[in-house]
Amino acid sequence: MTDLSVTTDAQTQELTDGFHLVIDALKLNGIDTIFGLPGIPITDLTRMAQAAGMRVISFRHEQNASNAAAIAGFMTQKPGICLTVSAPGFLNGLTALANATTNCFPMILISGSSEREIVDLQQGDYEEMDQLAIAKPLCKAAFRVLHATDIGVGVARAIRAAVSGRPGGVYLDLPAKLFAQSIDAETGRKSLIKVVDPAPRQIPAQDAVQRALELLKHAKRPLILLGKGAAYAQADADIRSLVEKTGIPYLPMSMAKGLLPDTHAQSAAAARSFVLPGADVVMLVGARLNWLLSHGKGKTWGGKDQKAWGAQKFIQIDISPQEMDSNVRIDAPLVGDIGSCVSALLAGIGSDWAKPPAEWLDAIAERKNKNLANMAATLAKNPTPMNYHSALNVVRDIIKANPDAILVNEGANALDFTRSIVDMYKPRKRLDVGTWGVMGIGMGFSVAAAVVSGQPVIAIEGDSAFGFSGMEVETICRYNLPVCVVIFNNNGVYRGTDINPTGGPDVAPTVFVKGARYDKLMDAFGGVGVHATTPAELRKAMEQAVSSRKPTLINAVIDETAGTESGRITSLNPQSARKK
Ligand code: OXT
Ligand code: ADP
Ligand code: MG
Repeated sequence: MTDLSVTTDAQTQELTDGFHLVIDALKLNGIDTIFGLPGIPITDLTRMAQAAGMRVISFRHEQNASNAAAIAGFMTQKPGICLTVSAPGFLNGLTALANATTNCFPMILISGSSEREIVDLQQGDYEEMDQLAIAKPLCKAAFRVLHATDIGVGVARAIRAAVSGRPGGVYLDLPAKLFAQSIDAETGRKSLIKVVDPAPRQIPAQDAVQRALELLKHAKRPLILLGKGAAYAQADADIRSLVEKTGIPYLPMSMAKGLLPDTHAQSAAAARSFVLPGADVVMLVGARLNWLLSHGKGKTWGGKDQKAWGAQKFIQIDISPQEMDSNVRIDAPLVGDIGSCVSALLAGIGSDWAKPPAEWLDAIAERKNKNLANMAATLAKNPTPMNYHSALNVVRDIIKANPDAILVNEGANALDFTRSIVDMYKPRKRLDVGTWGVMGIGMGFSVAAAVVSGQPVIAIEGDSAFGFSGMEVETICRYNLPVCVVIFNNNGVYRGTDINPTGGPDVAPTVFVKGARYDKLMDAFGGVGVHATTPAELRKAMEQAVSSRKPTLINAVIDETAGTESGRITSLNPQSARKK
């Protein structure tokens, strides 16, 4: 590392530079971890950050580092940091930055960039690209710092943009020349900003609270919908209180599972298709009426056809005012941060709130119990080969016995079956494909979850899904992380059974090498690889992985005929009208 004490004739002047100011600015704001991948011009930055006591987690591909930063942001409410090289490294990190923004996860993608004057004249610099312009439409905010004295402001602006209001992804462009710029150390120190109150509370207006309470009070068939915004808000105790004091049934969106234990008597998860069209007043807490909720209309909500609105009235709690009326009318918008909104509602509810009519609660219970009984019967079966249900029956038990473990989940059938079969018991323990249904989050999320929480991580991965980030099992081994990857290996995307209709030598587009041994990939890096063909083998391997905390990969062989096209979202596939 460069010695920055420069002796001049007149005096000894202490200097600092761009490298050190970036690290000092991050540390000053409580950021202690960087996810990234070294190379020109940021290699020394990663070394110096580690020397300065930061945790620097190096990945094999920037997309996984960027996904790690995104989910670290979701878990901690502090922006996760991803550090990449210029053009290709930046682009590799960009998908996850855009995904973070879409999911409202706070993160900062910091990329080194090439010489501004050469880039702007398009003279063909090493890894030339106008990264700022490209990042802008894909994230919440984008900044570039040209002078070392502006690094403090740049980092402060990036932090504030990422976590205030609706959280999201921020891009910070740091040209190569900036890192080596030297300035007087005292001037540098004074230029740094410790951000005060980076995510200010947003208190809802009293009349908006009253409007929401009025609607809720007169509801005959109320429903609360908890989304990942509610999980992010870390207002767990108040949210539980609101649900329990009102006695209103609730439905958790995928990443809100566990906010209240999935086994809670008021959970209506097992009666989803009954409560959505049946409810007369729905209170959305940190959940958007996007495709995952059929845009708040259509048959899912009791509408006559796919475009028609149902008869529900909506209350929506969200920090973003623009979210209101995005798809259907919001009768009682409650704009503010979830913590403040829920505590204002609790204050208005008092102690004598009447529970919802028994007729509604009984009807839900009946439907729910029927579905739970059907599920229990299916889970009790032990078919050969193993299918999603018999494998997930094991995962369900392991999570029940280890409620602090974090479950990462991606795939199509591997995702959808896991979501409905595996109960979660604590908040922010289920991390998955989110708003875009994106494949490739698996290993990045797993690494970050283990690094941030220190808890065991169980990643349930479709074999296709795993392929997007599979090389990071080396990263998991290198940092000796307590991650147990379980690959539901059904030989392909959705199923392993498609055939090439031409009879030619290529296999069908959805089919992989049959009988692949993903466990051997783990062996290569010194982790534990297990091949499991029965629930008993799977159980033993998972139990050992969780208790030993050793990096483990279990190749769980799943019946290749068991899945359906796209899992639960088959209907989103366009159909060709042409007959063969
Ligand atoms: O009420 P009803 O009767 O309807 O029943 C519901 C619940 O009440 C009930 N339920 C329960 N019953 C009993 N007990 C309990 N505890 C319980 N809980 C619930 O169960 C049903 C279902 O409940 P659910 O799931 O809540 O309800 P529903 O109606 O399904 O909800 C609707 C949705 C939309 C909210 C839900 O389905 C959902 O969240 N879906 C998310 C879907 C998603 O995001 N999928 C991922 C994308 S698919 C596709 O895009 C894939 N690709 C393409 C690709 C992607 N994505 N990305 C990139 C970068 N490139 C390409 C690829 C390549 S998936 C994929 C790979 C697939 O292959 P893999 O090998 O990885 O995986 P396999 O499929 O396993 O082979
Ligand atoms: P899900 O996919 O679980 O339905 P979404 O990602 O669609 O959840 O919705 C999350 C919503 O939560 C976003 O509209 C976002 O603005 C909101 N949100 C995030 N954090 C907060 C917060 N602290 N307070 C209020 N709303 C929040
Ligand atoms: Mg598969």
